[in-house]
Amino acid sequence: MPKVVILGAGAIGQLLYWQLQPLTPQLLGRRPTPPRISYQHLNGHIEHQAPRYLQLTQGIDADTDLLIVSVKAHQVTDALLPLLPELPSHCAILLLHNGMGPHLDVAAHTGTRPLLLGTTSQGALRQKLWFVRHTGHGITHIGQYTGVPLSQTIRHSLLRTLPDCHWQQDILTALWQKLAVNCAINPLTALHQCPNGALAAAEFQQQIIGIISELQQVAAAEGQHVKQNELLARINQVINLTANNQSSMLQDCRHHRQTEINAINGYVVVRAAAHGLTAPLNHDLVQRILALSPSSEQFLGH
Ligand code: KPL
Repeated sequence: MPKVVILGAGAIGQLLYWQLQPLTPQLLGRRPTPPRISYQHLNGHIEHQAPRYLQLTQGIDADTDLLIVSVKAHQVTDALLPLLPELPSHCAILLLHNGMGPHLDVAAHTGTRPLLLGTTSQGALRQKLWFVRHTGHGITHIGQYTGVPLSQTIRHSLLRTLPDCHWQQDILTALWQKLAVNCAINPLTALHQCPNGALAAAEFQQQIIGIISELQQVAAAEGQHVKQNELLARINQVINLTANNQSSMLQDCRHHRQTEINAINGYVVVRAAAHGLTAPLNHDLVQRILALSPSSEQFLGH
């Protein structure tokens, strides 16, 4: 059985910890060890546990086979790079966050170890610091980005243990598709202070088409050919399936937390510039979200 450590005890980190129980994972975080953590299943049932928890200052176990990094995109490099010298050389790393970007920095430091990327549409909400509620079914896609091929044991353990989890040969395509969903839904719901379902109104459709047509050109320049009508259909499907949800960006803005705008629309703008293109609608959304965000947050593309 592979030894799995989850770095980051936010809503998704805690959800994965509970779902991966058959593998007896460990949580790794900054906070002191909590005496008890709790989890509410989709059916309402609540479980409690004294967690297997490691504080970052205690270092990481030398027999770790897989490190799942589930901190926010803007925290990935600062949280992960200092740990790399401590990780055994065979240990695989899985980045699982909204948005894109950190994989480019991280891959420059991970050498031959398997670097996996993933995306999940499972819903999780932290009721309290150490109480997470599973709020919705969702699909998880995982695939390999760089390094020597991942061991079959780790791959099968993940696919068997996580609900609706699939291996993706070309994980970047799945990430661009998810990025399109986030580029449309997150900033628009945050700016209009509305639940996801409000974006089904006709007035938003042209704006959404504009956002994804810029994204599609940038993705094509990166060798990813995603179809605009498929992206639009997927976005509208998520709008309907999550109609009552508040997007993560709306919640971040409401709580005056740093948003993930740099890793979402900001990533499109930065990659557009790398290919001599522009993405003015996405750029405008970045600027408008930053105007609502804590003053320390800046556009990383300048
Ligand atoms: O991932 C999401 C988010 O809120 O960050 C979506 C898919 C938009 C669901 O709310």
